[in-house]
Amino acid sequence: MATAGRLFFALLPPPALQAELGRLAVWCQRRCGGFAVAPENIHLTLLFLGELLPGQLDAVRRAAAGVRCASFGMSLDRIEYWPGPRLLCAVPSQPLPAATALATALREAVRDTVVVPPRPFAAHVTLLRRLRRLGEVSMLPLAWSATEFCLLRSQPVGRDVRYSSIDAWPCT
Ligand code: 3AM
Repeated sequence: MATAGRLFFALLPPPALQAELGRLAVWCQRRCGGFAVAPENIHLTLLFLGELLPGQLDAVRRAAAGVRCASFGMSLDRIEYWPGPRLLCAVPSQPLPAATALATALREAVRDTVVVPPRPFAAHVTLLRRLRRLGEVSMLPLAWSATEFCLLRSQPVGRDVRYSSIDAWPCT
């Protein structure tokens, strides 16, 4: 049966911030090796859904349309190493209750439609995957005002992956 693809909810930075984070990823790659996330793929995952069927996608869209959230700001100001998956991420040092609440609301909204992996929400923007060494890296704070959340599809492109937004809802 045809699937609707591998899907997840995320925040997408505005283009200028996405480009800035993309440059930061390349700078980190020079120091740590590994694979820099392409600027157009830079995102903050709210909730990973996995592979969905077309009927599930329709239900997920309806559920997302009923989720209310207010726009919120954040500052990405710290680079963190996640040893398990060997990721380097830009993270906020301050807690992000609004993003956590949004991730929780989305999980709750889709729970009758999708069996969502149990991984808890942790605000992070992946910059590097499979890094080879832990070089000296740091960042200046980058301000981000989140005004919408998106449903992204992850598609393999050769040995790489491309994320595309298939729907979005405003944080009003
Ligand atoms: O780049 P990040 O970490 O923000 O980690 C995966 C990636 O987010 C996450 O979904 C995003 C798109 O692939 N992801 C993949 N598999 C996952 C799983 N089984 C997952 N998150 C939770 N559980």
